[in-house]
Amino acid sequence: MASKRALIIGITGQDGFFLTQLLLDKGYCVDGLIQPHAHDDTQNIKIFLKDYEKVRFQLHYGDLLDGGSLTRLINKLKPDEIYNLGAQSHVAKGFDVPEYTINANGLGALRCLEAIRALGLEGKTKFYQASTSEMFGNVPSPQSENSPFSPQSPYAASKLMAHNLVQIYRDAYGIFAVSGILFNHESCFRGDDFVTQKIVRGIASIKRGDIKHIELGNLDAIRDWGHAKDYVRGMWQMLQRDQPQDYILATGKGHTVRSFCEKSFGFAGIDIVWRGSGFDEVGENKKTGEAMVMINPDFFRPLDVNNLIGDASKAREELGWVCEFSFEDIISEMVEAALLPQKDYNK
Ligand code: NAP
Ligand code: G4F
Repeated sequence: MASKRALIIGITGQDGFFLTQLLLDKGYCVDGLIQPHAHDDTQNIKIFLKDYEKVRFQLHYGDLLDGGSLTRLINKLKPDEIYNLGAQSHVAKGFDVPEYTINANGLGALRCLEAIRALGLEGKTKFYQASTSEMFGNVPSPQSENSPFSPQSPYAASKLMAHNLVQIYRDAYGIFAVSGILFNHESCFRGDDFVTQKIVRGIASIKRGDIKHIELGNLDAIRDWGHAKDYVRGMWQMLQRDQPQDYILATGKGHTVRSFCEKSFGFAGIDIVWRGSGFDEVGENKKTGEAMVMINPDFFRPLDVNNLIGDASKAREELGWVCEFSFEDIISEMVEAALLPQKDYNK
């Protein structure tokens, strides 16, 4: 039987790396869309170019802002599966570039769905959309597929737009299109300016003597942090079903940013105690009294989401999806990677 072909939009990101690895292991031919500013030996994914010598792995220029590039590429490849992981994915930056965020994340998904429809690929190409727990905003946790949406940022609004369009194109045109509503997931490939990577890389810089302390914003925010490797497996499982349906992926356990900090410092051998409150709160090295974590008001958002904890019962029951990584596994992997920057995690 011929290999299945998958197109990954957003292949240079964290999830793009793990999804590529998973699909290549399953025998797929994987095509990745990269933006014109990227190089074809770009970042984490260069390992696949070496190993697969462009036989089962190829990169193509395109952009979610450029409908023609998407349509031509989808027409050329006629993929069995498209994973739209491409996005301006940083919530705080979305407040600074809201128009771009809506264009790339909301209209970008529409352009993909329109391409499938215009090319008559409704019966051939399955479509995965990267939806997010941010769409729930501050509705009470645990959030499930039945919880209402209440976006609190341009990013969340852009993703809800895409989420709604997926449902509309599924119902109106019979496209096998699904949205995975994913809660936060991390790894040593997490982007630098998300809070988990910022914390663990900050700790590594403190240990090397490059900086004295880390500056953070809202320490009280609760997130449900899983591992990206578990979550990309769930994306694939959603596309293997007979009927398209949306699923939540989450661990069901919430932790504050403060607790992520404390545990990460702990893994690096530094015990933290918290003193003061509000903007004056400080995380001190218990042994030396030195300030390790300080609050910087610049890192607070105009609106934040305080309590995201997901209920993934439906994915567990219908997809057989399981989380193999614990919160502690994620922290130890990330701290270890940050402390050993020379280690090549592509191997
Ligand atoms: P990420 O590391 O930020 O990766 C985003 C990817 O999108 C990158 O490859 C980026 O390319 C690409 N991209 C950005 N703008 C684009 C455009 N205009 N056209 C084409 N590609 C573009 O994100 P991630 O953590 O892997 O997450 C994957 C997806 O899941 C995103 O859509 C994110 O919003 C969503 N999501 C993530 C989480 C999470 O916790 N990680 C949770 C829920 C949903 P460059 O490398 O060239 O910038
Ligand atoms: O790590 P974060 O930037 O992730 P956030 O905002 O939860 O978004 C991530 O998860 C979403 C799924 O829920 C994805 F859709 C999205 O694409 C992205 O992957 O921030 C987590 C929390 C926030 O409450 C933030 O206010 O940490 C708080 N925080 C405190 N200090 C900080 C900082 N966040 C960042 N990025 N930097 C800080 O200094």
